[in-house]
Amino acid sequence: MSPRTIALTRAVSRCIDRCELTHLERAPIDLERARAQHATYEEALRDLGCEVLQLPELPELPDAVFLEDTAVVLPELAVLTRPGAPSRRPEVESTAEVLANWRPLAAVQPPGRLEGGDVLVVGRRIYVGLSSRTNEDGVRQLSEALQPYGYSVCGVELADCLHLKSAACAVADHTVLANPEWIDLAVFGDLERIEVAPEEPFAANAVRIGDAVIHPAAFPLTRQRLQVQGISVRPVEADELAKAEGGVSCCSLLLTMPG
Ligand code: CIR
Repeated sequence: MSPRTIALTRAVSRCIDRCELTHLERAPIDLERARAQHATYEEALRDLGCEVLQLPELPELPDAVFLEDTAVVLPELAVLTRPGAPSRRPEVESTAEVLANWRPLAAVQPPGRLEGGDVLVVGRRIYVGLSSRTNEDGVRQLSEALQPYGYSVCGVELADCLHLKSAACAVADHTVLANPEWIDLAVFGDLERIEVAPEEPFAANAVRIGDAVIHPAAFPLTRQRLQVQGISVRPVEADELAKAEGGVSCCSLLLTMPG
């Protein structure tokens, strides 16, 4: 039986149109459509067996819906991040209050910078993107916090994308879905790789729940590549939050629960 999993989400902020943008031009975001797509995403999490706990909107914090960036949650503990984007740092406190119910907490301290979207966990191996949001000191602090639990943490270089998980995500125990234009696939050593379709550079971001993945409906060519490898795909419309440079993984924090 799959472990009990709580998916934390956060309501889309009314000021999402003031979000941080790094690689995209600003385009108008339809708040109602973003909220409707977010609700569909939560429905997909429920259908795949998660208990969804939606945290309240933070109306002054445009990017708060992307709560993946505020913490790294493992079975043994949660590490609160220190986002590289200063506008995002106030989001962390409210994630901390909730996570304190379920996990011991550690926290990245200055001058460390780390965003959860840069942290890819594959079993006991943890890859951390050295993006514009995460620095070497953030990687070092994460490594020190996790070393007692037997995780190995390594920093990886990225090209042209916001976070590591824009470039690569785990889609099965030993398999990553990745865009080879944005990351050198050699870093993944003996892991199986599925490459995104070249026409769909943003298609490497996915949320794995058990044997299935939530994946944006806009990427049918990559979906087919996943399905051919036996991975069950739950497509969701996610293009409105994509205008804020958010993918599907950044809209939840998953907590596996014992028993
Ligand atoms: C930002 O630039 O911080 C947000 N507009 C998007 C964050 C997306 N997060 C993620 O991919 N983990």
